[in-house]
Amino acid sequence: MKKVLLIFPPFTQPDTAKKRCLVPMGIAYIAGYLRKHGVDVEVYDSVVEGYETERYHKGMMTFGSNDDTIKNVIKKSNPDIVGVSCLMTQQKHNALRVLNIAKSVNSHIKTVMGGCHPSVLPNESLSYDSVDSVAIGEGEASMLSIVNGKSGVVRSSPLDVDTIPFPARDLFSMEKYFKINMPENPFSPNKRVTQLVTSRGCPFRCYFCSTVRFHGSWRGRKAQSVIDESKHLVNSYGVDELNILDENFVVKRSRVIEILKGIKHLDVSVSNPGGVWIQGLDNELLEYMKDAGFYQLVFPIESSNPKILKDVIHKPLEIEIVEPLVKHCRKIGIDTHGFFICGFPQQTREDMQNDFEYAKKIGLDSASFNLLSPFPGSDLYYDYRDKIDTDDANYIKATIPHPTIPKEELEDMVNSFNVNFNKSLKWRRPIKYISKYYGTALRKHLDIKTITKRQ
Ligand code: B12
Repeated sequence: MKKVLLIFPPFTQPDTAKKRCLVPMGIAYIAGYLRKHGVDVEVYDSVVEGYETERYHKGMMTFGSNDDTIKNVIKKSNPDIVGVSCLMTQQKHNALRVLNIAKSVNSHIKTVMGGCHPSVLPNESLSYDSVDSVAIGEGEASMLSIVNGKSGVVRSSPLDVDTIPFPARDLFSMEKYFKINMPENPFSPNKRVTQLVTSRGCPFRCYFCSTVRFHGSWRGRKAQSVIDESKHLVNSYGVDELNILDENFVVKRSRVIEILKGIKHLDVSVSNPGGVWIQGLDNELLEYMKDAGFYQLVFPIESSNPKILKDVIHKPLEIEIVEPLVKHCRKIGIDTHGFFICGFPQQTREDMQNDFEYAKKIGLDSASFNLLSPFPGSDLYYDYRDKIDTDDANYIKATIPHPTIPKEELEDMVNSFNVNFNKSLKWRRPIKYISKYYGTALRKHLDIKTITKRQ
């Protein structure tokens, strides 16, 4: 029988950003699926295992196990196949490094890369000597066919989401994630936070989003299956917060309400830090969310200008519904965080300034202002890939040229939006500010400089 080792590589990010440590759900799902089909599978998350190991290079920080440790893990496991996750473009060099190490341990090891980046650029990923196969899209079935002998670019039809086993969390050092306690929302007040995926994909096609070509249509798991998994997380791991990773949790209202009613009695907190589809919300749904344990809601507003939202971003959102929803959250005790994207060539300086003022006006507790980034897979990327270098695009750099605002000015402006908006909580809600920054620093034994780093 073939043996598979799945590795989540070390992680690189701007050294001004906060580190995170999440269970890598992609390889956790694949491991569960392979195991169900009788495959001998092991996993290694370099981020959790080497969380404190940091190296710095040109304004970027990489954290996670070093090369020697990864080499020893591969040697000890002695696998036939090594699969590595490459969730995003910025992680490509880390994924390749792990596969190079695998080949250096034993050149007969078959290597596989999967995740968002190789899915949208399969031929580029396959062009590296250390990569034997690339799995496009969701990787469960493709990985099984690679185990059964396929190679090269492998694609499978999306599976029925209710037939995929729960992620194999038992193969990961769950206690280490709880101990590090840096989930996607680093300000989470809870101690045992874990990730949960209740649906895959999104029915919309926002201009900047890189997963529009990834999952096909939106597919939600049955509410009962989500409730059963949530119960299992509470009973087996003592989880006190469910961190929903869905790209669009609220697509089907009846399913969401059934899930919320079903997890309410578990008495856990709930968050969806990637953001929910705002147009899918209403006051009643917010109340169900509050009742089920939501303590914060992320509003991906992107722009407060309806023309930019409609004609440039193609986001189905009527801006006038946002403010009353944010106010209702405040009334019922859910904190609000907003996402904005700055730097569309069609946006004026005034438009971006207006977004900053708008965030204050509607009373968001916190916000992230990100620079427009051409991530592979997005329509934006295809419009620009022949014109600019998209390789090192990241959300704090102005990669897309703006017709009237110089790059540095744009970067400085957006940086000041982040700093000033989040600092302004001090005057807007002083108690909230103290508990958010100083409370988190105390609870997590972090210095205040670390906790005030960028989101
Ligand atoms: C969790 C997450 C993070 C975590 C990552 C840490 C971790 N350990 O997971 C954190 C919070 C750090 C993060 C940060 C960012 N993220 Co993020 N993140 C996600 C998120 C919400 C969930 C990923 C996930 O677990 N999905 C669920 C699992 C089941 O799906 P999956 O990981 O895709 O895995 C499947 C397939 O990809 C494939 N697969 C995956 N690995 C492997 C391995 C093998 C061998 C095979 C065969 C297949 C395979 O099979 C899996 C099962 O079907 C996704 C959006 C999403 N919902 O997918 C964005 C996403 C991955 N992030 C994205 C982005 C842009 C970012 C940020 C740049 C933006 C930001 N401002 O936050 C930063 C990047 C920081 C940096 N320096 O690189 C983009 C990636 C775009 C791109 N092409 O590069 C995504 C797709 C969101 C989006 N729609 O645009 N993120």
